[in-house]
Amino acid sequence: LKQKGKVIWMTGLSGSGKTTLASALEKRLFELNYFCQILDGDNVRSGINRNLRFTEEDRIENIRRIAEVSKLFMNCGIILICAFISPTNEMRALAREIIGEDDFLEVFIDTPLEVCEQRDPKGLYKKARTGEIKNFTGISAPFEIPNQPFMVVDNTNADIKATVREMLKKIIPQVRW
Ligand code: GGZ
Repeated sequence: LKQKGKVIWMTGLSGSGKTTLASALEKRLFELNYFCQILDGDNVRSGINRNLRFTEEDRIENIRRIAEVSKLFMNCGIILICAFISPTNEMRALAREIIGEDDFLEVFIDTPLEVCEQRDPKGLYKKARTGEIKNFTGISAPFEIPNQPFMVVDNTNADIKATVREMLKKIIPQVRW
């Protein structure tokens, strides 16, 4: 491997575009023979973290395990693309501490709540509004704006191609994307 491992840590609301961006990022990286791995709710909460729910305590444990697993992958030289809400400064600071300041690239997917709720691809916001889902981020659980993210992306327009390019230019500047 010619690359060095690092962690692209996407934080943002449900429906902000994290998963979509993660897949597009992975595709682009693979095209140029970068070796990467996505971690998201789909492959983590269904497996290693399937005993965790959405209380503050469980979310902290969710993020802690993800960060520890990311570090192991990263030490093999793999580029991690992590897509988790990771709603609080405390959770993101924990991940940063485990992974290490230099390799932790925090990307805030800053799509406004109204846009995410409008999209509501899985109908979760609707359920959160009626109270069927409790502790839902943005509705009945907090989302704290990151203090000093490596990068901020607004995915309101969902221009995935442009956003991915912008991200890769910043993350791997030595390549012409
Ligand atoms: C937030 C929830 C909740 C609650 C289920 N709050 O958009 P999705 O559906 O596909 O992704 C969301 C995912 C969030 O899991 P994370 O592991 O990223 O969260 S955290 O970092 O806060 O631990 C959402 C779904 O799970 N989901 N219930 N109450 N999102």
